[in-house]
Amino acid sequence: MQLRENLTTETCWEVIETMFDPANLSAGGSNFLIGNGYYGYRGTHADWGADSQVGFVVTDTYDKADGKWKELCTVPNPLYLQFRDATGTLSCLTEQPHSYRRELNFRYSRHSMTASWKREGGLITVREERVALRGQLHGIVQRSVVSADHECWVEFRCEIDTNVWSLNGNHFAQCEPVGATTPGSAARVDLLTVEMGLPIVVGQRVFLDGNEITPSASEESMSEHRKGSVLYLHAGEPREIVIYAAVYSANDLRQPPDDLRQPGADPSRPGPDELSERAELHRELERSLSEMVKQGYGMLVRESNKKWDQIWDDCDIRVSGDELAQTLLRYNIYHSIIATPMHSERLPIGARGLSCQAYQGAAFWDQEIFNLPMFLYTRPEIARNILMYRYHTLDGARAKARELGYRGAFYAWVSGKDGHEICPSHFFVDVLSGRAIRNHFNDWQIHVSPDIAYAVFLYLDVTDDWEFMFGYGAEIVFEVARFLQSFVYYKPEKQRYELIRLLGPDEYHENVDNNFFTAFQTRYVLSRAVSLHEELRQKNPDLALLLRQKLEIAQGDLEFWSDVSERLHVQKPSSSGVIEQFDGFFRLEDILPEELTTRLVDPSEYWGWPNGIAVETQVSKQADVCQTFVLHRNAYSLETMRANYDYYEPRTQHGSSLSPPVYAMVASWVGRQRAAYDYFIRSAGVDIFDTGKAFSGGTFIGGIHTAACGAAWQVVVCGFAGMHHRGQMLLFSPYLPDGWS
Ligand code: IFM
Repeated sequence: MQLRENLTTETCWEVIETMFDPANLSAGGSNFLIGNGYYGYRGTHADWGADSQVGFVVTDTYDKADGKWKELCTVPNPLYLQFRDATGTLSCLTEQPHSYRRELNFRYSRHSMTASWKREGGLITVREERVALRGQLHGIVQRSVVSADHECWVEFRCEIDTNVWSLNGNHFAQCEPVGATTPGSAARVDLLTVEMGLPIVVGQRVFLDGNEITPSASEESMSEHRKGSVLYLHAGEPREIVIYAAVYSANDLRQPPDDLRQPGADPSRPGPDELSERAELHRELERSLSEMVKQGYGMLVRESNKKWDQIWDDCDIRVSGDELAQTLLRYNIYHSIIATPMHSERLPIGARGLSCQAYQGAAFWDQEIFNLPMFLYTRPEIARNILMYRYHTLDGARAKARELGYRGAFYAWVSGKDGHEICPSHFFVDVLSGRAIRNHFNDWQIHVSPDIAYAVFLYLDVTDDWEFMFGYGAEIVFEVARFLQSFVYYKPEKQRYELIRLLGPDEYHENVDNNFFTAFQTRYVLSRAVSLHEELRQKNPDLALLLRQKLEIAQGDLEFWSDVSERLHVQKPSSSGVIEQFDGFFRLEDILPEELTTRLVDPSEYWGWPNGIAVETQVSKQADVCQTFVLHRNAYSLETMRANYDYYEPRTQHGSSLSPPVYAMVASWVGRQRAAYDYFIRSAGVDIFDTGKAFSGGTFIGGIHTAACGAAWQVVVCGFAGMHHRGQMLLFSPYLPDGWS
């Protein structure tokens, strides 16, 4: 089935490209990504380099190289392999191939590419296949087969390519290639990151036709760690090169800090000894490569596939009657899964997953609101992991609150390993003047805190996991409540509480008051925090008391939360049912995005604060009022939801990929079936159809839109299938698109 020009599927488990298009290099690199939650390896050809955005992005390697952006590292590429003959390099980059086919199999995270080039004597064909192993988190394998229909020779060059594509500076203060020392040992590159001094090691072992190649065995040793050789090809007799590769960072070996709940625990452990850590890294690398080699390519892939089969048993959704939807849906579920560090409860899901360094490899509210629900209903232990990450990062959130003069937990807008705010104060650039823009995502976008508490309640409602609540969840909720308590303003003349100077989901409008979404979330969390306290008390009075003492929750706090939840200003529907997005929104210029676009001086201008074209208008970047309905499905009548959908939908620019799935869901509930389907395809196709922006206000924001990936599942299950829950009962009121069964 044709998905778009130059992209088809045969079984709805893969996407296939049949023409090499150099213009698709960047988006293709993301779209054809493979990974396993520990790393992401971009969909590039084995002979490409940093200029072609090769990226081997490794989780838990946050580092700041340029003094401004902390981000995950892309590490040297251990799968680099180039073939050349007398005519030149057998590379799509330098010569259009005679035939070409590339495929991402997203059932099994397998990237394959076959290309052939015409030579005087006939064709030379290279087929490469690369698999991100599910069973071996650190391991990745690649099998390349070169063949010809005539007698000829090719030379190959295989190395760990240390020239890496990095968005914000070089992360390696040390980058030292070390050749294989003994037969059967790995060639490797030792790295040390610039800011954190984190040791990382990347290694490979290479086999030609089943025999290991060591530097001494190669005919042409390009450097100690490189291997080059000449292959004689007989017609119809393929030659095979298999690379087993692995990557480790010292963070994989370090013990997590002591659980802060244990009295007397010392969170400041002595710093690890770098030399012994390095030695241990080398041992781990050798051990895992030996294991991989012992199992062999076929077995490794089979084992990995089995793991994927189990995942799909839980997460797959079968749609009959619509191959486009089926393919997009699985493709998005796949990307959502490989973005998620399922192996850990201490790592976030990046807004671009592990597809590149954009958005710093860090978590936003996307994680709880867009990615968590699929896991909650399919693999609740992963949803728990996600929330545990927020528990482990409470101290970062507490520090942020303190620094900004609040109490409790003000979660980071951009959250890396430890939860400290890593969102730079200047995120975008005014492309007209070249001046940096002071965005306030980091200090005014407070809704991330109640969103996380909301997710804790969602998790509780669905799982009834009180053990989690007593141990972790309640602490998150109470600390968020305390933050909200310190954020609200009491306006005596109005006898109500207000939320002043913030940013709602619609990021174009900064410095607004009483954003409806944020207020609704605040009220919800505070009122549930009060009842949670009571429920805990009833379930286990002793534990509840201990928790209360530990968090120093006074009776006055509970009364305050209760008072705020009753008297917080939350915009009400007007007579037409429309809810004002924030104070004064309706007084802004009423213009539609299409017309507004004509005011752009430069197409890459940032539309938002402080003086972008949308700021003084009612054009929103993304769903805001309608976002509230998705989280609180039963809070308003269908008529109110419809009135707001009809008002805000035309005024929304969808400058964020988080927007179309929200409108898809609301559209399906309010009877706008056609629009619901179109928004679904738009959302689930944002990457494959390459409709997302690679740059905004001068900042690279390309890569896989991980929130939209998680949301695809929600649109189908919660939108089209109309699933919602009341307590632990699941209810369905389907609004299926035409032709679906
Ligand atoms: O969290 C989002 C935000 O809502 C819109 N800008 C991009 C962020 C990361 O996806």
